[in-house]
This record gives sequence, C-alpha cells and structure tokens, in this order.
Amino acid sequence: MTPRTALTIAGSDSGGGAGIQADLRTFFANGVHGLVALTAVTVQNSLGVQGFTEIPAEVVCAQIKAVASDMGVDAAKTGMLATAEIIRSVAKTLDELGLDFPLVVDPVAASMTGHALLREDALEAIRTELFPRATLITPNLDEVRLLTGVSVVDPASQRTAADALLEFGSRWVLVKGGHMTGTEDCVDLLSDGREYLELTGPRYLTENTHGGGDTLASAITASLAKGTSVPDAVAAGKKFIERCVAESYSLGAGVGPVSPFWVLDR
Ligand code: PXL
Repeated sequence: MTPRTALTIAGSDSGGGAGIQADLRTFFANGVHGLVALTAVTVQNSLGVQGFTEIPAEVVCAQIKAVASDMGVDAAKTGMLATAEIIRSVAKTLDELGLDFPLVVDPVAASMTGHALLREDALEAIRTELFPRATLITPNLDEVRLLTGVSVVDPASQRTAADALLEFGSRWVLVKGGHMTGTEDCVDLLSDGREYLELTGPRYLTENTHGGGDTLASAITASLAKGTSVPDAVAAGKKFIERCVAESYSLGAGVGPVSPFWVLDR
C-alpha cells in the first residue's frame, strides 16, 4: 500500500542527529514516506556546528515543486531555512502550490550549542512570511524570546507567549516548555487562541537531546499527513519524542542524539 507523504524543508546535519536526518527517520518510524527540499549543508559533530552553506533558493523551490507536482504532499514541515531569501521563496512556492496540506513551522534559529543556523534578518522573515501560512508553529523558549521578547518562566508567561505568537498569524502554536527550569515535568502549551491545552510529560535527566525539536515537529507532521487533528497529532508527537529522549545515547565527546531505534522492537 502506498504510504502518506511528508515533506521536510530543512538542512542536513553531518552528525546525523538533527535536520533532515532526524526528520526522515522520524517520518519512517511513523509510517510516512519522507520527501526532502534541502536548504543548507551544515558541517558539524557532537561538539557543535562549524559552519554551513546554503542551497540556492531556486533549487530549494525546484525540489518542492518537483515532488509536489508528481508525488503529492500530505503534510510539510520547515526546519533550518538559513536565509531570508530562501524563506521568502519557499513562502511564494507554497502559495503557488495552493498550500492545501498542513504546514508545521519549527522556527529553528540556532543549534543547542548556540551556533546560528539563520543569517541575520531571517527570523523576521520566518515570522512575517511563514507564520501566517502555518497550521502550527513549534518554538522552544529561546525562539519564543527572540520572536516575542517574552521570557517564559511559568504557566502565566507561557500563556502570554502563546497569545503573542498567535498574533503573527499561525492557526496553532505549541510553546515547548522543555527548556523551562525549576519544573519537574515538561509542560508544553498548545493553543489556537480559544483552547489552551497543557501537555505534561516526564523530564528525563540526559544531556543527549540533539535533534529533539526536529524529531517532535516531524512526528507531529507525520500524524498530520495521516489526517490526525492538530491536538491529537501534538499529543502523539509528544509521546514519540519522550521515548526518543528516554532512549537517547551519547556519541562523540559532546551532545548525543535522541533516538528512535526503539521502534525496531515494536
Ligand atoms: O535542531 C535544530 C537543527 C535543525 N537543523 C539542522 C541542525 C540543527 C541543530 O543543530 O543542525 C541542520
């Protein structure tokens, strides 16, 4: 039987833990066929990102058009987009395609080790060009602060951040609470401005969380490709990433990846 398709518009991680590598294995683990529009090639290992080269914007868009016109896209996600030009071109291409599928925008700004994955002015382009077209945006707390100026420290400020982010025009926002300190659990807040759904899960004591944000966003995208509602897709994605964090491993001298290997035993 032909599986549903999910498209990732994102960068490559030479260390194999984040970016399109994380997206493709997450799509596979969730039973959807992964399609790729590569935006950038990063040079990195567990110790950090040494640099990146972006793919020409017209090549990024040609990849999207090639797969959409022939194979069809049931859902898409964006990760590392590298430059404002790529972001503007992707937005235009999505419009040309009619954007008749769910779009998850993970506003990736920097790696966990603090290396910029976006050229300057590009975050503003994500906010103005992609958020209004997004079904769901999935910022972590650093990205929330960069995008809104709100520092999330408790449930009240998490709600303030959700409201501020929804002003940029996405249908739903998931304010991920994983980076909040002083809480025993990881509490994420999902909202469309009417519903405010708190998703609570365990916090695992591991340093090896490389690729965690990408894995969550792509697991959600896979569920959306299968026709799941946004709240159910986010709940399923959170369960998936929890297990991947619980089973993360160290590789290299720095930060190791989250792991979907457990699906092989399912
Ligand atoms: O996890 C964010 C991310 C996304 N995409 C690429 C990355 C990273 C983090 O390092 O390298 C290509």
